[in-house]
Amino acid sequence: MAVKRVILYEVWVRLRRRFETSFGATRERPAILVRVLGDDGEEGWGEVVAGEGPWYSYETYETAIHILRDYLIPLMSRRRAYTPVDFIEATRVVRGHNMAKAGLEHALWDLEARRRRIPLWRLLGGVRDRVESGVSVGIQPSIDDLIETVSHHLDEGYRRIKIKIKPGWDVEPVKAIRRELGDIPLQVDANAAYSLSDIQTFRDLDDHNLLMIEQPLHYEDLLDHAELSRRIRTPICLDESITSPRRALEAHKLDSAQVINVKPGRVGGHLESLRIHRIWYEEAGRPLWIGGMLETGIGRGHLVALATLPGVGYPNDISGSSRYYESDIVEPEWVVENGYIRAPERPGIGVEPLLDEIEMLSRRRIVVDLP
Ligand code: OSB
Ligand code: MG
Repeated sequence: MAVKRVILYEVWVRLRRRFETSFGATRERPAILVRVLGDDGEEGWGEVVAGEGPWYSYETYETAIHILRDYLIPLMSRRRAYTPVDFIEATRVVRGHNMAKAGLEHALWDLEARRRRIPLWRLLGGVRDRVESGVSVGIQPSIDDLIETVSHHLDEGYRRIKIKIKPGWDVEPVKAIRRELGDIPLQVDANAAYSLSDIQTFRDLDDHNLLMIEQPLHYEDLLDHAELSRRIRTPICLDESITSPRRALEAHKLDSAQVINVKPGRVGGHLESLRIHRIWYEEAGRPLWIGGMLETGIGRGHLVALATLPGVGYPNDISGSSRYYESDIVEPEWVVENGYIRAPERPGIGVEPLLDEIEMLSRRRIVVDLP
């Protein structure tokens, strides 16, 4: 199907609670929403997950707008039909900028699924109609705050807790959770804040039956992670380091990690996510799960769809709308029931973006008619 117009909305959304990681804290964040209009009146939606600054990766919401407006969208032509495969081919000349690519590619997938009147998760090859929901808990001001927050999320039914760690906030919070809350499903995420010289910290964490330690070392590293995983029992999970199918293959061959999370924004979209899924799960037989970037309900719809794939062997960083926002920008909102989010039977991502709300939250709106 042909696409005649792409609209980018720069919206700013306010999190219910401040979210702190080893690389910084966020309360209000930008989201670039990508809306593609087909020549048949159908439309599709995606979301760029790049942050306000280049902290998680080098991309920012501003670089994403630049790359989308000045390179990716102009590489598409209205005279051609765009399946997601065509899109990847057409934009291959742009190196990197995976989050910008994914925002547009996701919108094309949503459009394709809506045109076929099927849920996106079925189009992607999903095998389950509900996905396991975990929650990612930011660094807290105190151990008391941490215990209270984690208890609250357990009461809400979340199937596993992930806490963010950094030097000075690592072994103590884990010990406190084990002491106060027992053997709950627990993992930690360092967002690349350590090096191999911190081996003693990892040995201490190793005694607490964690499901995994996520991205402990440098954000591009594969070699030191392989070394670390030989020295401790707790599985290593890679996040930042896995930016492409090629990197996933290297991580498998080097034994850098036992698990990876797949964030479609980080790897350039659903097609690249499926390629990683083939390498990591189908060929290597290793488990994965779907990571999040505090997405609005639009981006979360794309995560839910991916999380229905086989091989998703751990709970995902996909929480209910109310964990992030006072009100989400989709209808219906995403809800967690008994620890699961239902994969919708409606076409596409299965939720409708609230256009009035989105227009109201937009600080910028860029309309590009395809050449
Ligand atoms: O490392 O997984 C991460 C949020 C922003 C940037 C990086 C990460 C995260 C999260 C949040 O952990 C997961 C979520 O969206 O619930
Ligand atoms: Mg992470």
